[in-house]
Amino acid sequence: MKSMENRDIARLLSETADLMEIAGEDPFRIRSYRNAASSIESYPERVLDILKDPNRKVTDIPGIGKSMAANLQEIAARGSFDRRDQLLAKYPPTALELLKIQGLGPKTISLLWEHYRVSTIDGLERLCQEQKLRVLPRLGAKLEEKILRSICNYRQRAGRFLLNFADELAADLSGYLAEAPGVEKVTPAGSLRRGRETVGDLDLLVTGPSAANALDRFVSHPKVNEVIARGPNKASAKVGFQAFQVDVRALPRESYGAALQYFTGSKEHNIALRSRALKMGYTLSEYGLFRRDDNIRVAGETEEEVYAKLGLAWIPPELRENQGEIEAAAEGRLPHLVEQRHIRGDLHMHTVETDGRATLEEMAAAASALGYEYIAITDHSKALAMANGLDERRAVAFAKHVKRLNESGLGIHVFSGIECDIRRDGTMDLAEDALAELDLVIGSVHSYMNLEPAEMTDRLLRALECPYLRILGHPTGRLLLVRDAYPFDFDRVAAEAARRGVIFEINSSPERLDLYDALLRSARARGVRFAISTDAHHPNHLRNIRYGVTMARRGWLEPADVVNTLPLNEFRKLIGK
Ligand code: DGT
Ligand code: CA
Ligand code: CA
Ligand code: ZN
Repeated sequence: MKSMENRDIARLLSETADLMEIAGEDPFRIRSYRNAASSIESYPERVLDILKDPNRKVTDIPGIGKSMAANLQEIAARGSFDRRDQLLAKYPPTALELLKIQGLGPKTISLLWEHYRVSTIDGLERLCQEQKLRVLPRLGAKLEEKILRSICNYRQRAGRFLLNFADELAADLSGYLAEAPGVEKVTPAGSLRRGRETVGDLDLLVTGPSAANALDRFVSHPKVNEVIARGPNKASAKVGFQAFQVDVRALPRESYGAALQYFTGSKEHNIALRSRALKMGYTLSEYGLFRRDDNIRVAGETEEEVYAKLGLAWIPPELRENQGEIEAAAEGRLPHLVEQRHIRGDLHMHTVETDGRATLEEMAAAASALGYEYIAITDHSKALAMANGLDERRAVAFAKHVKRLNESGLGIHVFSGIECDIRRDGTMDLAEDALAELDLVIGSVHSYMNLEPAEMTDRLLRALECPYLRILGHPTGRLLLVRDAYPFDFDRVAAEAARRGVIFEINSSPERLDLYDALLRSARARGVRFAISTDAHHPNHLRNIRYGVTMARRGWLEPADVVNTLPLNEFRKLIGK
């Protein structure tokens, strides 16, 4: 078991939690598996090394109790543990994939297994087509339709990866390829460079006097499992146990800019750009911009000169979706997009008071190290009982505690906040007199996400009526590759938020990235302002802010649209604290 990294151990534990859910076990026990998994995943040391060292105790890792430690010892010895083996004897591992089908909960999965011994997506699809769900208790024709739709969605997103996963791999590989002799530059292109929230495959471009050396180095990377194609200027391979496809292209310097432009895309942006080139008497390809009459190359070494020859300002990659950016570049009215360096504080994070992994002081120190002027600590409210959410009494005590901390001087200003649950009827989980004591109230939906759109709209409109609500947290509730946004009348809620001065969050957590491009533009057009926050549950998560900034850029936002670009004093004025 020497190859077991923390990530692999975490995966065993969270799969077990999924299986326990199908088996209908105690939610608190399931939670303890999930907590252990996330704690191990972000633990800075190799857990396997600690397990093998007789002088160390794994119970020193937060979230690891005695019984979890016993599981870990078993994992270290034989790669699995009793509880998991028992569950796998009962349900086949393919049942885990069914959990990814939206609208299909663990109870239904277990019911379908009991009645039909079905545990695969294809099998489930057949059951729905043959209308065999409606004969079971509590299941109906509506659910069959819903599941068929969800299976369709699932197949579309299968094979896509989260932005941070692609981004970290790209950074890894870029450094590795740049070490090949004769390689000068490695640049990620494609959807990653445009900052799309999910990435299908990774496109890396390489140039230098012997750029092709990077291809040899690439195919011998330890994580490369299967080489799909290998030519003189291109190599494609599947990387890691996730079989993520990476395309590497070696390019001569004189066409590097044209290739970067072409392989950054989007396809729609390229098509529009090519037709502009044709109208101007040029042809545009990945080899360069050529005059049509004599085929002379007029641009190709840099992207800037390609755009310039087409009468355009250089267009930031995040905007290249053919959503009006070419017209804006032609007319000199591209937005001055927000950048990470403009961010002066992070307004959504959790601590050990609820489901975070670090103390307030540790979060504050990490935020200081990023150069921030302020943060808001926003733990959960009591409706999230499993996260030990704050009730009114704890919330008020917390506000007082923060006031004292600020007086004694932490080196960074801390706002006392809360991420207060928005209940099913749109009222807040905590009483208004308690909310009034806090500096910053975020309202978030964490339950009843299957309401009809009209009911969800009313719920959110009602939430906006709370006079203490400042920010609407992760406004659509989507979980990338897992759960779609809940449907509601977004434009109506945005207009009302603008009228009441309620800020919309851009949640930077790579699993959410909520809000995003189209909705940001629409909300901005209605006068909404935004907060880019991380929803950090660990100091390391504070660095995810850059993904939120990427979303903001894809939404054409400028610093003035984002409230946490304000200096501390102006931000205080804005929230009246
Ligand atoms: P992905 O990988 O699905 O997340 O999305 P992309 O945008 O990275 O797409 P990919 O990897 O298939 O191709 C990379 C870029 O190459 C794409 O953004 C634009 C360019 N490209 C690919 N196929 C075509 C095409 O048929 N026509 C044009 N104009 N450009 C293309
Ligand atoms: Ca791609
Ligand atoms: Ca590609
Ligand atoms: Zn939340």
